Amino acid sequence: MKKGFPKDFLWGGATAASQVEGAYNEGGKGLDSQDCKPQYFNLTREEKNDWKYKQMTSEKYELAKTVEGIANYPFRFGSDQYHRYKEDIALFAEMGMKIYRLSISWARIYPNGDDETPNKEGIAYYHNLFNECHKYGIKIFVTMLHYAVPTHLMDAYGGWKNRKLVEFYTRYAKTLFEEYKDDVDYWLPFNEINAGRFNPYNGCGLIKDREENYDQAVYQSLHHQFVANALTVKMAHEMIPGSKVGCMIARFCHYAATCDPKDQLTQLHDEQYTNWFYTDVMARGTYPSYMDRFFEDNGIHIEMKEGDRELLKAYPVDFVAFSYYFTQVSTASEDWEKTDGNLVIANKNPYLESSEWGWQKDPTGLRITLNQVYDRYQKPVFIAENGLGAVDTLEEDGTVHDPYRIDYLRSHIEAMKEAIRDGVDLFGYTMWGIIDLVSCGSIEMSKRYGVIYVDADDEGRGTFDRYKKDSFYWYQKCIASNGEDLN
Ligand code: BGP
Repeated sequence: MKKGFPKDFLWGGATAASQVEGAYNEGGKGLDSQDCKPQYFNLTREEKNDWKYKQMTSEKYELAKTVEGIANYPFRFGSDQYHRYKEDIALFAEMGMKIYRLSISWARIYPNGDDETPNKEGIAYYHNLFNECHKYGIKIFVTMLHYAVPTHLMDAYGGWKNRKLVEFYTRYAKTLFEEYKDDVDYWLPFNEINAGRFNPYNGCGLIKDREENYDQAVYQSLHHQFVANALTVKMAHEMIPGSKVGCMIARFCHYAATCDPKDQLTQLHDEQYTNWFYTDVMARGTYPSYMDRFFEDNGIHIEMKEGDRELLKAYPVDFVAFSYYFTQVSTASEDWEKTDGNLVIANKNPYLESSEWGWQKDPTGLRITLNQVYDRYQKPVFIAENGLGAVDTLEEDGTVHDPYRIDYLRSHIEAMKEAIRDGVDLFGYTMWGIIDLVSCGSIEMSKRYGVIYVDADDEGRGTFDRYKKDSFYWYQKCIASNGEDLN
């Protein structure tokens, strides 16, 4: 029986280009979907959390494209990593980080998405960043698309529902493999691919009011992403022998509210439709049969090209990754109390405490999830994101005391250790938002995840200087002891 973390366990941190880089219009970068998400500063937190502010509309999107500058568009300034990556990576090295999960911005490499040749400055930027990581022996985990779709691909082609995007995406993937084959240790074609369903703007570049048949567009887009994923696995294995390519979902662990069979059936469906569908296609290589009925019941018809099914079957991924933040309840009842979750509204669990943003904290759910994922696919598992979004205070003396984050991380890392003892082949953990960055769902700096504090406010004011939080020293100790010293 395994007792603890394997000795080469990959302790790390994760970020996404659109949330951390800033410099949205520098170095030849094109505009992307994240650059167009507005923030409404005069609202309360509760109002900001209201779905109508988070949902992208054509009106908001068209307006964003005419606005120059960062005002009201926090993704455009991020944490300024574009200019400060050396400082950030030195801090990661000081912490002892073994691996950095970051995303490459598609619009930095291909500003319009469909360009014939890549943008040299964008290519050079990531070469420099990777070299800096290698200087300290930090491995690289690249997310090839973390939500930010070049706006031109949405405007000229209608986003991922158009099969042309498979061609543009694989051209981009080929460029990344040619350029960075010696630099990158793990590849992830799509961040949280199930976002295509729970947030189609993020996942597929779809705007609801532009679609005649939204659900159809969603599942067609997802099919194109599955095809692009399989082609990317094929290309990686051919171009870079021995390369490792994974898939990832935002894992929504569901508990049935009661032992009423109706609740149990709802839980089964919630798990199938929000989680398993995606990993079944990419890790097993087949559309699961339970989706046939779902598509039929919902009037969805997926256009497939001859050979698509064979392609999916031939090129499953090498490992399965997921993000894990909270769990929720499945119930047949309509009037169950609600709370917020990662870009979704969740049913509340009376046994769990919630974060300031209503996300229900559940380390045991992580152990359950790890067991379920490993049992089902028998492939190595990676936790690509996990962490706590909270309001932090920078003290006069430059310290930040965040015991709540340490508690969250400790309990989740303990659960990981239990899962390893259960037999799960877990090989890495990249804590989300290792350095403060703009929150994806709330589009603000004040929801902070980092163990490194960034002195910037929601409107991009501040020095952007970096400060080590108490959790920085805690994680440093955790890494140095390979997960043994969690005090
Ligand atoms: C995941 C995304 C990240 C991210 C994280 C936390 O879904 O992959 O981009 O930000 O959730 O969410 P939030 O920033 O909304 O708190």
